[in-house]
Amino acid sequence: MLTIWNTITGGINANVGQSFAVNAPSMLGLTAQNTGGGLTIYSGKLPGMALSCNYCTNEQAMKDHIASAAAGWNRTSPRFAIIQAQPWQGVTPTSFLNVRNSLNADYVVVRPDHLFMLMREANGLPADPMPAGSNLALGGLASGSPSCAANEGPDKAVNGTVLGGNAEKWCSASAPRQLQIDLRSARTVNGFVVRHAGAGGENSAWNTRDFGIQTSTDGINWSDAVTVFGNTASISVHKIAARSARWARLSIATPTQTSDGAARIYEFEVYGN
Ligand SMILES: [Ca+2]
Repeated sequence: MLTIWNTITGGINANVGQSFAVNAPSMLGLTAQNTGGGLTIYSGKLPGMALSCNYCTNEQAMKDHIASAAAGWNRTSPRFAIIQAQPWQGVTPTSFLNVRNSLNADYVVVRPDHLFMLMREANGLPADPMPAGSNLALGGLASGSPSCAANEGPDKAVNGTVLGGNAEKWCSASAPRQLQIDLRSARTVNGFVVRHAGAGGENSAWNTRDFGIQTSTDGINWSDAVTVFGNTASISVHKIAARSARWARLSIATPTQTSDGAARIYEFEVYGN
């Protein structure tokens, strides 16, 4: 979660909200310091909702703003409120506890991450945008079509980093541009995250455009898990129904948004347990 204040009136600039939605796909939600502002869902992915109180000065102010945010509730769908208060005017964790204890059974006080997960569910978004489990590819064995350079081999797509410069990627300009990960044993796989050129600081016009992901239990027979046409994002997230797999393969049909023929994958993450 993030609270941002990037306009003079305290709201979120729409372009900034959309930029977080596209470039920070694991983010659950945004708040903004414009008291009472409504809910916005950026790019159909990321909820942003203003605080119900900015810098509440004491317990009574918190209670008043909560009452104001709850006014007219229809009791048929959830109503969300976010409270922020000032520690430098004597508000303490005990103040929050006292406020919570003053509320009746209509109210449930939750952590910020849970609040956004509930808000996401209430608006038809996945509670957690990321696939469950850990990145199984980290310990995997990577192989692929020929690399652009000796230091841009398949292992760079499973080394867990994107921040060390251009050599943190697997690059291949040879069709079929394929990257294969052996997870070393059969695992339950439920999603993938692909970090494209822009995720490593390169030109986002080199982000992979058309690609597919297949899985296999024997390394010979493959079944489609994901098919993407027209991606432009620097980080793409793909959740799938859980399946058993030992191998995962990224197959790239159109490597960039331009005529450049090199696939640039900073990380190919396979999620599950
Ligand atoms: Ca890498």
